[in-house]
Amino acid sequence: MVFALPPQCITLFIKLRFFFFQQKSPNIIYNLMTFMHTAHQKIKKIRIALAGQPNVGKSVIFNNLTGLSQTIGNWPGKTVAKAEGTAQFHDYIFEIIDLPGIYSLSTYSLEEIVSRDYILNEHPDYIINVIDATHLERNLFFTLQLTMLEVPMILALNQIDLLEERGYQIDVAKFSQILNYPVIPTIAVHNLGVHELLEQIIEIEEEKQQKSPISTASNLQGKNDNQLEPQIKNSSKINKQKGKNKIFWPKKYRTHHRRHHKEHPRSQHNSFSQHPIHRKSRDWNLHTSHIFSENAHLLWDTKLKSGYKLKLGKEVEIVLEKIITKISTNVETANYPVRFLAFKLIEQDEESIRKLRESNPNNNKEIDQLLYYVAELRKNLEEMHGEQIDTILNAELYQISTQIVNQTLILKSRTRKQTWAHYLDHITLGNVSGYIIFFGLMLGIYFTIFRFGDWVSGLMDGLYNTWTTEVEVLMDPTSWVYKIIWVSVVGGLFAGIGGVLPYVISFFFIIEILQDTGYLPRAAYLMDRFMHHIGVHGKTIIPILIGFGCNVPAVSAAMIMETEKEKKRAILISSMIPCSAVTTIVLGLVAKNMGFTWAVILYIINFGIIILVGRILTKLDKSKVMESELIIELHEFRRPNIQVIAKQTWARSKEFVVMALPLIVVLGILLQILMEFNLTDPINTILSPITVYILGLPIGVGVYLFYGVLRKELNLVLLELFVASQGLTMIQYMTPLQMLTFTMVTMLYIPCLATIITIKKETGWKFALQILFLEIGIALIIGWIMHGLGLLVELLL
Ligand SMILES: Nc1nc2c(ncn2[C@@H]2O[C@H](COP(=O)(O)OP(=O)(O)OP(=O)(O)O)[C@@H](O)[C@H]2O)c(=O)[nH]1
Ligand SMILES: [Mg+2]
Repeated sequence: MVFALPPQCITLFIKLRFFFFQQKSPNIIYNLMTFMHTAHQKIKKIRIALAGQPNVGKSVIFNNLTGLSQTIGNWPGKTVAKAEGTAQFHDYIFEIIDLPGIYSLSTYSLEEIVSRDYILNEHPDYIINVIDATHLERNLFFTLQLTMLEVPMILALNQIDLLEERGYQIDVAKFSQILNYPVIPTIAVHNLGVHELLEQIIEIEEEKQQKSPISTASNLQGKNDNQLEPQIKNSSKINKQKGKNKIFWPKKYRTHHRRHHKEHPRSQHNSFSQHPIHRKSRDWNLHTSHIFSENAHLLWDTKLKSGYKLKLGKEVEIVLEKIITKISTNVETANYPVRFLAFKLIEQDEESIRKLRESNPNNNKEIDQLLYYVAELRKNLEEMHGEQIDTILNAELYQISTQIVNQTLILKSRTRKQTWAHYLDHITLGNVSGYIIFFGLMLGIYFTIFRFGDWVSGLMDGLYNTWTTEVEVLMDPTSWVYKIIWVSVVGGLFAGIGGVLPYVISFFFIIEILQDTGYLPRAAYLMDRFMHHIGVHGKTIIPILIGFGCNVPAVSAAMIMETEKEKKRAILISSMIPCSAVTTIVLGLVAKNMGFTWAVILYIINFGIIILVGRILTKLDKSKVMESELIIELHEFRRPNIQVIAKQTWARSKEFVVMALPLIVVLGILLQILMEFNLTDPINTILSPITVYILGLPIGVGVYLFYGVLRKELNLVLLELFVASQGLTMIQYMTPLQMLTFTMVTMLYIPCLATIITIKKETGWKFALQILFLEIGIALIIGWIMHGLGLLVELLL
C-alpha cells in the first residue's frame, strides 16, 4: 500500500511518475541523472488563482501553463466556471485555477460570483492578476481592489505587443515600484513571460523559506496519495503533450534549452537574462525586448515587497478608520482582512454582510449596531459628496488608477490608429450590412467546410476503393478476416478520418478564427432580436455560440443564467443547436449527395423549430421573466493568432480522434458480428413501426439511430460502412426524401450521451429525461410530417 510508505518514498514515487510521463527526449540518460539529482528534494504544492477582468488573457496563460484547453477568444465572458489544472516546475506542483473574468469585487452576475467567492473564500497561496496593458486604467480599478485582500500577488502585464503596436510602452519598473508587487510583462499568445510568473513565485517561496521554515504553500510531504492523484493525472497529460522533460519550454527553444542545460544544469531557470524570452522577442521582432531586458533587474528587486497600500481620499479614509476600530473591538471578520471588510461594509455589500453574520452567530445585536453605525457614516459621506456611495468609491479608485497610468504609460510614437478594425466594426454592426455579412459569412463558412470535407472524403474514398480492389485479389471478400480487418477496422478508420475528421477540423478552425478575431460577440449582438423571439435572455447567446462546437460545454455554460427557469430554457435550446457532429452528417450525407442548398434548408428548419419551441415555452410560462437585453462588451477586432487557433482547433478535434475513432472501429466490428449472425434484423424489426411506418426510412437504419446516441456522427459513419458492405452507395440505399428525414431526425432526436449526462449533472435526472422525451417527440413529429409531405408530393406528381 502506498499509504503505508514514508513521505520520502511518496515524493520519490510522484517524481518518478512525473519523470516517465514527461520523458520522450532522446537525451534520456542525461535527464535521468538530472532527475536523480533533484529527486531527493521536497515537492511543494502552491495554489495559484488567475484573476483579472474579462478578456485579458487569463485562459491563454492557463492553457500555456497546464497544457489544457480552456476556451479562448476575443470577447468577454468565455470562462464561466472555474477550471483547474496543474503544472510541475522544479520542486513545485502548481495547482492553477482559471477564474471567470470579473470587472470588480463588487459584482453580481453568477459567473463573476464564482470568481469573487474563490478569491475571497478559498484563500489561494498566490493571485496572478492578469492585466490587459491596452486597458490599463480600467484593469487597475480591479487590481486596486485586489490589493485590499492582502494576498501575495504577482501582476502579469499582458498584451504588451498590442500596446506597442499602438505606440505606447509601460515603464514596468516604475509600475512595479508604485504598486509594490512583482510585475512580469507577458505576451501570452506567444508564450512570452508566462513561465517567469512561476519562477517569480518560486523565488519568493525560496526567499521565504530562507527567512522562516514555515511557508504559506503547503508542503506535500505527509499528505496521502489520494490527494495527489488527480494532479498527477492532469500533469501527466500536460507533460505528454509537451513531451519534454521541462514542460515549459516552447518547442522552438528546446534545442537551445537542452544545450544550455548541459552546461549549467541548475541555472537555466534562475537567471532572467538567460531566459529565452529575450531571444524570442528579438527573433520575432516584436520590439518588446527592451521592456523585458531593461526592467529585469528591477522586477527581481521588488518581488519581496509587501504589496500596495491603497489610500483613498481623506473623508473616506476617516470613515474607514472608524469602521475598522469598531470592527476590531467587537466582531469576527469572517476571515476577511479588516480593511477590506470595512470597505465592503461601506459599500453595503450583501455577501460580506451575510458572511459577517455567519461568523458571528451569537452576536446579532453587535452586528446590527455595527451596520447601523456604518449606515450613518455612509449617509454622511453621501451628503458630503452629493453622490451615491458606489459613485464616490469608484471615482476614488479610478482617480488612483489614472494617476498610476499617468506616471507609467509612455507614448513612444504616434501610430496611425488601426482604421481597418474601426471600419470592420462599423460594417459588421450596421443595420443592413451587419446582417448581410452575418448571413453571407455563415453560408460561406458552411460551404467552405462542405467543399473541404467533400474533397478530402472523396480522396479517401478513392484511395480505399483502389486498395479494396487490390486487397480483394489477395483475400476472399466473404471471409471473416476480410470483413473484420478490411471492412470494419480499415474501412472504419477511412470513414472516420476521411468522412468526419475533415469536417470537424475545418469547422473548429473557422469557429476559432471567428472567436479570436472577435466576430462572435458581434454576431451575438446581431442575434439579440432572435433571442427575444425565442423568448430567452440575451445572455443565452453564449451557450448557443459554444453549442455550435459541442453541446456539452454549451449546457455547462447555460449555468450563467440567473434564474432556474432561464437556466433550464437555455439548456434546452443549447442542446438543440446543431453541433459539429451534426454538421458532419448534414454536409457529409445531404450536401454531398443532394447538394448544398438542401443542407441549408435543413438548418433553416432546425432553427425554425428552435424558435417555435422557445416561443411555445414562453407562451406557456406566465411569469414573463425573460425580457432583459443582452449586454456584451465588444472588444476591438484583432488579427487572429495562428498559434492559438491551431492549438485550440487541435484540442477540440483531438476529442474525435481519441474518442470517436476507436469507437467507430469497435462498433464496426460489433456490427459485423451482429450482421454475420443476423442479429441486427430483430432490432430493426422492433424499431420498424417507428423507422418504417412513421418516418418512412429503410428498415435497416434502426440500429444506427441507436449508435447515434453515443455520438451523433456514428450514425452516418456506421451506416456508410454497412451500405458499402452491401456493395451499394448511399444514393442507391436511400431516396433523397429518406436522406433528408434521416438527417433531420438525427439533428433533433436526442442529445448525445455526453450531453445527457451533463444535463443530468447540472439539473438532475428529471429535467434530463424531460428533454430527452421532448426532443424524441419533436424529432418523430417532424420526421413524420416530412414523410407525409413527401408522399403527398409523390401522389401529386
Ligand atoms: N495580441 C495579444 N493577444 C492576446 C494576448 N493574450 C491574450 N490575447 C488574446 O486575448 C483574447 C482573450 O484571451 P482569453 O485568454 O480568452 O481571455 P480571458 O481573460 O480568459 O477572458 P474571459 O474568460 O472571457 O474572462 C484572445 O483573443 C487571445 O488570443 C497577448 O499577449 N497578445
Ligand atoms: Mg478565460
